[in-house]
Amino acid sequence: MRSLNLLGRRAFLKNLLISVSGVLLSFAKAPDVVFAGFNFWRSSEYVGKTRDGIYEKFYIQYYKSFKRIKRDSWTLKVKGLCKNPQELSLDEIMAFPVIEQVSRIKCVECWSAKAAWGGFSMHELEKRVKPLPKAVGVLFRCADTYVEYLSLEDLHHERTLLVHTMNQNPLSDEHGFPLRVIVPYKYGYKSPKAILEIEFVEQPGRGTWNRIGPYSVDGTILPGYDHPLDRGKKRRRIFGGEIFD
Ligand SMILES: Nc1nc2c(c(=O)[nH]1)N[C@H]1C(S)=C(S)[C@@H](COP(=O)(O)O)O[C@H]1N2
Ligand SMILES: [Mo]
Repeated sequence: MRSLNLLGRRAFLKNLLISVSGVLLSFAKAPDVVFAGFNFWRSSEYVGKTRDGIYEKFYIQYYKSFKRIKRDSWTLKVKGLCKNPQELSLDEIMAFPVIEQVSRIKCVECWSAKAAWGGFSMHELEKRVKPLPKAVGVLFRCADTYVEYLSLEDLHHERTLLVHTMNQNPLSDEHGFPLRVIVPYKYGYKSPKAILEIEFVEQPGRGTWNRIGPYSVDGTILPGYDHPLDRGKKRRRIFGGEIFD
């Protein structure tokens, strides 16, 4: 009798636990959780929200989790102030002449990391869509609803690239598959990842990170300090603009 009761109580507690966790999980469709040393996301269909070092040598910044982008259904939507708005497939943008560049991403939160990037120039895209003279810049909209603005002047800078390749491989989901921007003389927040849409606009705009934190709209790297992950985070002085080594 006693042991039966005990069993009954155990079963009851177990069921209670299962249903409570079920309710909690259903609230948290894409829970923003990364346990130290364990990436909850790696095997899931979501890319996780992270702000720090699950990858020691190159931190990942996503301000929100989002559903992984599928290669075949992804298109780059280019719209706004242009004569020939269109949607481009990944194969189409991969066919643009490739420019390679080694450059460093410097996050405004101190760390930096270097990679060999492969991508194309904004001019290639403009040849296709033909921006109108009144367009001054573009808004990038990303899979995690991140938004960033870059002026055409910055997009035409010789170090600015639209990037699909990192260290000779397609971008990982974490680093912005299938397309991101690299602007090495600005803080990392001016380099939107996992881009879905590009809109030509006639007014300068603001980005997500500039709304979240006390960071400039312009995002140019200021004189100060850097903690390069590839050099054991050893502090060094920087003098503003791109960090070339
Ligand atoms: N879509 C998207 N792009 C983003 C971000 C983001 O949260 N979402 N974070 C930015 C910030 S703050 C930095 S420092 C860089 C970091 O690039 P990484 O994650 O490839 O290291 O991505 C930028 N691009
Ligand atoms: Mo950042």
